[in-house]
Amino acid sequence: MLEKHFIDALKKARQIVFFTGSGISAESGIPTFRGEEGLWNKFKPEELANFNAFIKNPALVTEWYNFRREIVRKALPNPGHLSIYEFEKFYDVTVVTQNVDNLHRRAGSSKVLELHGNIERNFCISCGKDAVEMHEKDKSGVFRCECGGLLRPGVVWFGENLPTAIFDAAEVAISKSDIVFVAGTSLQVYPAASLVHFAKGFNCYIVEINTETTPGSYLADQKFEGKSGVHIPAILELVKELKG
Ligand code: BJW
Ligand code: ZN
Repeated sequence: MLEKHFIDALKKARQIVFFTGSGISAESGIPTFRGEEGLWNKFKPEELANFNAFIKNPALVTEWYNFRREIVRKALPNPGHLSIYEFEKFYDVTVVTQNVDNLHRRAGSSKVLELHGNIERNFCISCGKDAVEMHEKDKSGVFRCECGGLLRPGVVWFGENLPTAIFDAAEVAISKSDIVFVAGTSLQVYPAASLVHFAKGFNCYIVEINTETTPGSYLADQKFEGKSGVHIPAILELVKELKG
């Protein structure tokens, strides 16, 4: 049900944040991490998404990321991503995303803060140098830097700190925002999930869009149950009526 306070919040708001997770890219054909169709029903995160796993079996982890890179490259932004870009006609919008898939940028969003890195990036674990494209694997199936060091994906694994400047920028954007839309995230991974509590602390109006209930649903002032690719375009239409 549409709450009157939601309409009022849309009318009054100037700065907004979209805080997104893998569910927003599900309708682009990119599997989510958890849930029935989740990636990690087939691959265990503790075996693949941490540094020790990479050192133990770099070829396996490299193969897993290459497989996912291919999916991401073939995927297109869906109506959820595209509508978020269109919100920029009406508000100062910051996208804070846990996704590593580039789809917000490809949809046109101008301010995108990637909390968990970007799957297109790679860097050397020895000298730290960036390698955007990885061309050649060595005989053991791993990619190497000119210095001989192993190249790893530029994503944030379990046990690793999130990029401080980006996390800080996300907090600044949220602290200034009137509405925070929380879309397609299970809110199970910290510290990203803590941003919803942070938003509540700053009295932001919270809108959750998810196919399921999450541990953060109780914080939402307005909840939309269902697909982000359906609800976000519908909210945009409402904004057009209210502000157009
Ligand atoms: C739809 C939909 C549709 C579907 N429309 N909705 C307590 C406090 C603080 C930290 C911890 C803690 N306990 C443990 C920790 C540590 C750990 C953590 O959080 N673990 C939890 C699992 C318990 N966190 C960390 O390790 C982080 N670092 C850290 O804490 O540093 C400090 C430290 C340093 C040294 C030692 C120890 C700590 C780092 C976390 C990095 C997460 N990385 C990953 C992988 C990225 C690389 C890759 O892509 O491979 O990031 S994990 C994975 O989960 C990925 C995602 O960004 C992240 C969040 O998942 P997301 O996006 O929410 O997806 P799902 O699948 O979970 O949910 C999808 C949702 O969409 C569902 O709700 C669906 O219903 C919904 N949906 N279709 C709308 N069409
Ligand atoms: Zn190097």
